[in-house]
Amino acid sequence: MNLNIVEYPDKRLKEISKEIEKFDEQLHKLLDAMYPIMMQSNGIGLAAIQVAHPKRAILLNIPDEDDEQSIDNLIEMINPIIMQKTGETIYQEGCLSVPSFYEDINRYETITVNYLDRDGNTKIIEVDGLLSIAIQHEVDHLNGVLFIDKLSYSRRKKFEKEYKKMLKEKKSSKK
Ligand code: QAP
Ligand code: CO
Repeated sequence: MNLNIVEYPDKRLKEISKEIEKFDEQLHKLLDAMYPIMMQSNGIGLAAIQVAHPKRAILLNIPDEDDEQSIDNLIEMINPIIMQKTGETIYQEGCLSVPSFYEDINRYETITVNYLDRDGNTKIIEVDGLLSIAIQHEVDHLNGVLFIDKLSYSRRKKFEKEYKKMLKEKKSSKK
C-alpha cells in the first residue's frame, strides 16, 4: 500500500471518517502501512484520514523517558470514543498535515477512551499527559477538525498568512 500525507488546505482533511466494521486483512494492511509513514515523518500520532483513508483508525506512538519511540509502545485505536474528560492542559501542538507550524492548544487533562484494537477487542483506558493530548488531537481528525481550527480569530489569520508564505517558498524551491 502506497500512502502519502495529505496536507492542509486539502479539503479531504474536513471529511468525517467512517466507522470500521470489518477487522480483516484490509484493515491490518492499512494500519501496517500507516506506521512507517508516521515514523518517517517524525510523528507521534496519525489518523487514517491523513493518508487519504476516511476511516476511524488512529495510531499513537508516544516517546518514552529517554525520548525514544518504540514499536512496543504503539497503540492502534479503531472507532475511539472519548467517554469522560476532566481538567485542563495546554500544549504546543503540531500536525503532520500542517507542517512546520506549532501553537498552544487547550485540551482536557485526563480522558477515558473506549476503542477497539485491530482484532475488534474492546479496550477502555484512562490516560493523561501527552498520550491524552495526542488522542484528543487524533479523534478531532476523525471528525474533520484540525488543531488550527481551535485558534482564536487573530491567531488563525496569522497562521494563514505564514502558511501561505511557506507554501509559496516551497513551490518556488521546487521549480
Ligand atoms: C499530534 O502530531 C499531536 O510540523 C501528532 O514538521 C500533536 O506527530 C499529538 C510533526 C501534539 C500530541 C501533541 C509536525 C512532524 C509531527 C511537523 C505529530 C513537522 C514534523 C506532528
Ligand atoms: Co494532526
